[in-house]
Amino acid sequence: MNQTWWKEAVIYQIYPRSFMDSNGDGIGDIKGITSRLDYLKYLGVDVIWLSPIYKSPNDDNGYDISDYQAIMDEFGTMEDFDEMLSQAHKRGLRIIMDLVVNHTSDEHKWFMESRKSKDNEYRDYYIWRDGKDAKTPPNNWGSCFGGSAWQYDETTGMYYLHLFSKKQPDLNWDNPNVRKDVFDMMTWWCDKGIDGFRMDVISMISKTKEMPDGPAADFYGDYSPYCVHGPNIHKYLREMNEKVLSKYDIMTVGETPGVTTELAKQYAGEDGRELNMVFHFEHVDNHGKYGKWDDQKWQLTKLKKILNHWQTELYGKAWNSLFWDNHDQPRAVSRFGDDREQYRDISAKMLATCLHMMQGTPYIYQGEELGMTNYPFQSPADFRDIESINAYDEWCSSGRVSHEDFWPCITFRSRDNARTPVQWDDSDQAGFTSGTPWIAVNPNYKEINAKAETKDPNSVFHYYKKLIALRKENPIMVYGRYEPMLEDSEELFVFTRTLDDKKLLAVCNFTDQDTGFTIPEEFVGSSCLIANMEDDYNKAVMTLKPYEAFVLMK
Ligand code: TEU
Ligand code: CA
Repeated sequence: MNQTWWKEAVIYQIYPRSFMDSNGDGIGDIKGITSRLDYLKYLGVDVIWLSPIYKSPNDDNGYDISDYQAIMDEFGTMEDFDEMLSQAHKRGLRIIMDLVVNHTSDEHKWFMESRKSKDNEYRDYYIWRDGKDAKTPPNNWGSCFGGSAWQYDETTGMYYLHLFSKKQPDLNWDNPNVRKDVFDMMTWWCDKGIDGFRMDVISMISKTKEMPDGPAADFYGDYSPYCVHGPNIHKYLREMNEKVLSKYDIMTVGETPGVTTELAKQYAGEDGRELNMVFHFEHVDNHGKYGKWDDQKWQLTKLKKILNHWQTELYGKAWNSLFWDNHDQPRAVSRFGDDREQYRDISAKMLATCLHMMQGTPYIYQGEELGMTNYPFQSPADFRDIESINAYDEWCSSGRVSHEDFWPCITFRSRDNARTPVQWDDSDQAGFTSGTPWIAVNPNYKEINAKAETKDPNSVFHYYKKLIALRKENPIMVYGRYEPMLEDSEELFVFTRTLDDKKLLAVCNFTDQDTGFTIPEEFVGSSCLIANMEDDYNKAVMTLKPYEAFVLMK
């Protein structure tokens, strides 16, 4: 298996709006990021993935771009960006940008032109169709943010496609001019010295021409099967690779909703003809009675089946991205761990152990290294995210579901859980801003904050720092072959990694119960690489404490 820097790296995702505010307007910004680079260097991460910082009306917090080569007003200037990039590189930190090219903002000049007339030169930059009749959209596709995926436009009496908000019209990638303009823009950013791209819903850029009705999209986060992994997806990604990506020492990760291990071998194959790695969503897309709006936790055997499958299927063929959360997901410790006072710290460390001992590039979402938790939403007025606001309207305000039934589901899964400000210290607004934050700070910031944790050697922060350091010292964590164990256990997540004559055993108790475990003979008495509590590994038969995690290596 070829060895590369992006396989050995640990990546830290920054959601700039909520990371650090430098000018007191309550909104995170680029100068704020620059002021925290030393913190990230100290944590030990190698690459920073920046969620979008381009000019945007912020209908979807920057995932609706109106100018790909200008910086969002609230975030600062291009000079601020250049300074941040240079300061990051001085610290040996790489910066990858969020490439959002499945769609633009409806305020992008391309769309402003496209909607003017049917014969405008930019008309075919987007996907326009006649309705079935004046009142009926071309098909039954749903938008991920609710309602139809088609918006009627009076000027030319046609509908345009938007798989997300109506202010996010989908680009027509079948148009070679679109591909050329996108590739030119990517080249411009690469020539500025960035180190790669995370590619937003890149599996959606090729749609089937026919666009027939799909299974009626009744739930949020659903999209028609006709708009993922379309007929030209690999052709376009290979063109992108050939014309841009292959010319630079950069890394790429595709956000590929709907991807399977088979497709991942094409998107992120070792042949390097498309992308370096992809995010799959099988472990975070569990749906319940209201689609994604569900407050049920995974049955561990189901979660293990998914993650074991991705580990074993991709080995030697493609590269995994490893994550528990991001800006679209609830906080990891609240969803997969246990954010009750007595278990938050220990279960956050257990989750970190489990993820960082798997094969793939680990992603740390801002605040995950502190064990930040979901937010205690009190009312729909607390939401800022278009997805949550629309969902509450569509499910509750419409009377379809009672507030009592729906509230636990939407508050558990709302993307706003991950978008509350990073908790830097115990001062007012957790040191995020000297003003009023655009979204409320989690009231638990007095106990959970970077200032306290960087000083406490037993904090979640220092546990992540140790895991990251171990990855640099132990190639087995990067290149070792993964083998699952105890797949039927509903309590323990256990697996080994093997590289040359070394072998490690990772054991994680995902429950709040004492759980018996027998250390395999070959590991009894081996050295302990890391553990989230004191224990004796010299005796074969053990009783693991709630959320106990340890790694032995021989
Ligand atoms: O997310 C795409 C996507 O699939 C998410 O909408 C996800 O399915 C959903 O949020 C789960 O609840 C990307 C970005 O990460 C997201 O922030 C954007 O809203 C979206 O694309 C549109 O750009
Ligand atoms: Ca600001």
